[in-house]
This record gives sequence, structure tokens and C-alpha cells, in this order.
Amino acid sequence: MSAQYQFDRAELEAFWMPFTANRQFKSKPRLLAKASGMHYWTPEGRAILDGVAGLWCVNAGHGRKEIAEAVSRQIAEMEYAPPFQMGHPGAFKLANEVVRWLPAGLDHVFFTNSGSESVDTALKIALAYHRVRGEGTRTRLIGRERGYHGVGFGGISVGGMVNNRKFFGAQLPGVDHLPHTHDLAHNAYTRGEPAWGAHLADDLERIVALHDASNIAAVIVEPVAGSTGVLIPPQGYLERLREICTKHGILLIFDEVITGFGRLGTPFAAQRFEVMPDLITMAKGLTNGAVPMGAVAARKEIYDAFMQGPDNAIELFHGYTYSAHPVACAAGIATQEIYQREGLLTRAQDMAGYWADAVHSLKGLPHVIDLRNLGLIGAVELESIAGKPGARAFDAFVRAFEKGILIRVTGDIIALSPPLIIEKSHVDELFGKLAEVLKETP
Ligand code: PXG
Repeated sequence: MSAQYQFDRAELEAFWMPFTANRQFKSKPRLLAKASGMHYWTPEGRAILDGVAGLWCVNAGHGRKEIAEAVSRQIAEMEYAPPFQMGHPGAFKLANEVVRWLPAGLDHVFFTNSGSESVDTALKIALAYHRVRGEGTRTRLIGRERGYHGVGFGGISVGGMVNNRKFFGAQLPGVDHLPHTHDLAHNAYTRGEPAWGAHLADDLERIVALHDASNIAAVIVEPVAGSTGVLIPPQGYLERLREICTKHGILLIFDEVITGFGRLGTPFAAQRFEVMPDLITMAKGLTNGAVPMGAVAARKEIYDAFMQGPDNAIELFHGYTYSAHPVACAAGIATQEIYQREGLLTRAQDMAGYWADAVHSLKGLPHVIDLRNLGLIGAVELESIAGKPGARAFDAFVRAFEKGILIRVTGDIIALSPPLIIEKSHVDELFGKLAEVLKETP
């Protein structure tokens, strides 16, 4: 290992690591130092097959030269431009490229720097939209149990992952949660979308009856819940949510931070499920993870509702110093060109069958209690060790890393979401090694 990667334990202290068991990590660090194609390399030069596209974001695979060159050109030419009352060409170009992938009718894009900012932005747009139309009583927001919408106060309020909420006080007022759709008794080992569970969307009617539609602004859900352990929507569930929202004038927000940019074999999950939301949040795959960036896409009617009053009025009092940052835009444009040229946003369709077979080949291995798949997403749910939730999957995660595959675990669920350039040989290696890991995990 070269000297630049050698740290004393004390030198590891300064960096307070996010969503990490800091003391455990720092006593036995796992470092990544290089990446190309489907692989990372450790500082010692050990190759790690990437089963999670970094963290659901490196959809076009690692080390894309076109992105590196575009970013470096942009920094040299103009590293920054102010986004308020000013513009730069890349912002408009990238917005158009993103609109090209979106379902027809969603044709305006607001840029942010992360998924969390995209969620807060979408919630704020929803609230302001009702207000500018004279329906300012519509302030309640509805999320879902086990939802993950990032870590801003808006996102944790509508989110439903207990540990992400319980430490952080009262959060946003006026939030309700739909029930989650995870049910092993009905749906274990389903290939694709489970048949049972569409009726869970009807709970929205109960919430509407309780508060009255005139007080409800928006519903936000992940079309496929990722972070919480890959929960595939039951057949007909998202359609039902759409119907109820439309009936009551409630905006439907799809949080597509992980499903956006080809994860399910269509550019966005909205196309895969043929359900059109009013707002879509995205991040991650927008720039292939190379530069932080997020965005919110809005339906024309929403944008148009703001474009009123005098021309010199700022229509939406919201934005970030780094909204549409030129370097992020350069990365985003280069990324969209790769997606287009290589057909990556529909490639998951071609691979999905092989992938599904591989996921479900793990049935019967020790501790496995469910297997789930859709597009290029997979999940292995393990039985928890009594009194030690998450310990078994974390053990599997460490063993997997030692065997040369990167997986992601949440609770006792292993999530898989490889770069969309994955080949069958990689699928074989990933699941071959994962099967070995599961056989060895106590
Ligand atoms: N919404 C969704 C649906 C996400 O998956 C965010 C918002 C927040 O994005 P930022 O860029 O602010 O992190 C996410 C993020 C996991 C995992 O283990 C997934 C995410 C983050 C951390 C862990 O699957 N997704």
C-alpha cells in the first residue's frame, strides 16, 4: 500500500463519517482508491466488483473519460457562475436533455445538489403551487412508512425510517404516512411486482376523509423503495395512488432518486409503471455520481401556475448557490450523451430476466427469507439474529467485501443495484460470490 493511503488510527478521527459505525470502521477501515468500468480497487490493488453502482448512482459505470474531460474543460473555462438572475449555457442544455428522457408533460427542471435537496424542493414547490392558485389551505404532506427521502427536515418528516427520524425532534407539522407495502406472508419470493397489496393505496382515502382534501398538498413515494430494503410496488398500487390523488386535487410526487436514469429499464420509473406523477425528484444517475447534483421535474401546469403576475417578479423564492453549477452541468450533459449513445437507460430490460434468475437462484441458502427483483434491482432479505437486528447482513457485507464484491445492506436486507453496463459474466460472479458469502455467514 502506498504511503498516501496509510493512516494511523488517530488520523482517521477528524472525518466524522456519514451513516457509518465510525468506531467499528476506524478500527478496521475499508478504503476504495480507484475505479473503472464495473470495478473498484482497494489501495492494495484488490479488485472489487461493484454490485451497487457506488450507491445507486454510477449507472454508466466507473471512470468514464467523457465525463472526466467535460468536467475538466468546464473548470478551466468557467468554474462557477451565479444562478440567480443570471444563467450559463450548460444549465439550459442539461435541462433540455433531462426533459427528453421524462414522460411527456413533465417539461421543466429545477436544479439542486442532492436527492435530499430535491425532495425539499419538490415539497416546497407543491406547497407554493397550491398557494399561488389560491388553495393555500393545502399544506399537509403525506409520505409512507419505510419511505426514504433523504435527510433534510422535509425528507425525514415524510420519510418513514425510524432511525432517521427518532433523534431529530418534532420535524415538519402536518404530515401523515401511508402504510408501507412490505408483506412477506403474502408476497415472499415474488418475481417482479407482487400481486397482493394494491389495496394499501386506499389508505389515502382514509387520510383524506380525516383531514379533508382541501388541506392536503401532496403525496410523496418512491416508486420502488430502495434504501429501506427494496420494496417493489404491488401490481396496481401506484395507479391507485394516482387515481386517488387526481380525484382530490392532491399532487403526486415520485421520488426517483434511485429509480431515475434507467434502473428499471426505462428512463424513469414513471414510464415503467405508466403512472404519471406531477413532480419527479432525481439526483444520483443525473451526473453518474461524478459531481453532486439533483433536480426536480415539474409538470407544465405546475410551472405555468407560477408564471403569473408582473414579469419582473421572482416566481419561486427558492434556489441554491450551486443550483445548476457549471461543473455539475458539464458532468450531467456528458452523462446524458453516454446514456443516449449506449442505450443504457433501456438496457436493464435486456438484462432483467438474467438478473431475476440470478437473484432467485439464492432461494434455499441459509437465513434467506425473501428475494425480490425489478429491472436491475435485487434484494436478499435475511432472517435477523434475535436481539441483533442488522448484524447478520453487516457480517455478510464485510465478507462480501473481503471476497471482492461490493453490496449494500440496510437492516438485514442486502440490496443490489449494479451499474447498467453490467454483463452476464459479472452477474454470475456477483451472485456466485454472494452465494458463497451466504453459506459462510453465521
Ligand atoms: N430519495 C431517495 C429515494 C433516495 O434513495 C435520497 C432521496 C437522498 O439523496 P441524497 O443525494 O441527499 O443522499 C435518496 C438517497 C442506501 C442509500 O443504502 C440510499 C440513499 C442514500 C443513502 C443510502 O440504499 N439514497
